[in-house]
Amino acid sequence: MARAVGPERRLLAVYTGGTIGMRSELGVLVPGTGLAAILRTLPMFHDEEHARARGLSEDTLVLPPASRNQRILYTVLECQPLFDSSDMTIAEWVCLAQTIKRHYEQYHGFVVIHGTDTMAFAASMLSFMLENLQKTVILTGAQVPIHALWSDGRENLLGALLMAGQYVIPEVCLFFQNQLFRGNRATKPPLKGVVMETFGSGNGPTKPDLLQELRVATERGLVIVNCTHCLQGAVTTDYAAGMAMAGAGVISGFDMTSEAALAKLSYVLGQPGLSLDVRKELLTKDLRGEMTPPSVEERRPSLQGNTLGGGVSWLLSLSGSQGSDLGLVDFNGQTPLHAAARGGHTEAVTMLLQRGVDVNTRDTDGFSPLLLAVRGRHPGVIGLLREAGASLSTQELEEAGTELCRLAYRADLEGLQVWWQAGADLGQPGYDGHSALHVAEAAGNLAVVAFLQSLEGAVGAQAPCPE
Ligand code: ASN
Repeated sequence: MARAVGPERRLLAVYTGGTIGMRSELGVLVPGTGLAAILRTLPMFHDEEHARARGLSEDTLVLPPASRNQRILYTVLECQPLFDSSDMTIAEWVCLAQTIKRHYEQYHGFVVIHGTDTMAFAASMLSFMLENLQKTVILTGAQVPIHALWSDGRENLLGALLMAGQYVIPEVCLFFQNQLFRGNRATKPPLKGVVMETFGSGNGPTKPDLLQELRVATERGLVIVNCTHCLQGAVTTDYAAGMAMAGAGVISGFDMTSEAALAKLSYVLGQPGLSLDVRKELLTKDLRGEMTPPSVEERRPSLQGNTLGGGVSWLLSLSGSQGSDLGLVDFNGQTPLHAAARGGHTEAVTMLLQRGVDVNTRDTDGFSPLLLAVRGRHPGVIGLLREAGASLSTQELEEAGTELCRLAYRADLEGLQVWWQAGADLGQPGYDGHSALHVAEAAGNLAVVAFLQSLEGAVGAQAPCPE
């Protein structure tokens, strides 16, 4: 950006609507006309004495001097009609771009006064539409009307006018709360919840980078609900692909429609004063008949997915020091240890192990907590279980071969490492007799080849069980 030179800089302020100029009508805020008249009364936006001395026309406002040798003059062009920006569409943004184009030669720069709800969309749109832009275009708005006793609009608008007047920034920008953003790099409040539509019984791609993104997002507090796009059936963890979703912290939407999930998510996120865990817990419950939880077992707080910490604590509170209820199983024959291992809850796993639960317990499919921790990629839990003497069963080890080949094909080192950590034989062949090493070599996945060869005695070795 370059400092603009010259004694007078002329700007066009295009007022499209938004809270900054709104008035209250029958208790609700509606776009208000006459922004220029309001600005004229505010000394920070207009130096009447200078305007008179200079003989400026009625529609021209002038800022008090910001620097010794330069004045910023501006004209407010009020759009007809004015919009709450939620009502703006591409048609209005095209119109806005045309307005700037029409006045392009007359002014040194442009300020667009816009509602904040869709300002980031408008700025992004304009950044593409205004080709070969050589002048500054800055969008701004407010959370509080400018005529209110306190309003962020005064700072925002003044800042935008000063930036556009004093600098040549040949881009579409957005000025808000003392910060200048590139227009297509700004966004309004961070995402809080997502409804995801997956295949079949809640399965999605198990690509490690995708799962990693999901895990990072859920750990950051983003609430993701998994709904199947199938018209019948529900989200389950029957498949590794579905289990991977749960392992990444995605909440099962069971048989909820995506429409209901979106509404429920908005409702639950909109409730004031609830912790993230409670919100997640609510999402797994049937609140209005919108979902069919799997069985009566769901009445037990959280043997499902992410809310296991609470569920395990609840069980612990019931069981006292005996650990007698900790062997309770859910509809899949899974114990609290399965659930805690699947969700990666190291504290809960530690508590359960301290209470002496069976570390090698199997569910109705013969799966152990260790296998679930491997599928959920929870090295912390795997370490705890191994230390407590957990091992994969012969069936689990044999079935691992195909999975290992798949991971090798995808160059998924992390996935292979957790199997190794759990004591799997990484030389176990897949369904067609090929081992992970063969597959990695054929696919040219050199890092995987190096890893598999680095294992002691090359492939065929198993991770030693901790003492
Ligand atoms: N609803 C308003 C709008 O986007 C919000 C605002 O400007 N703060 O027009």
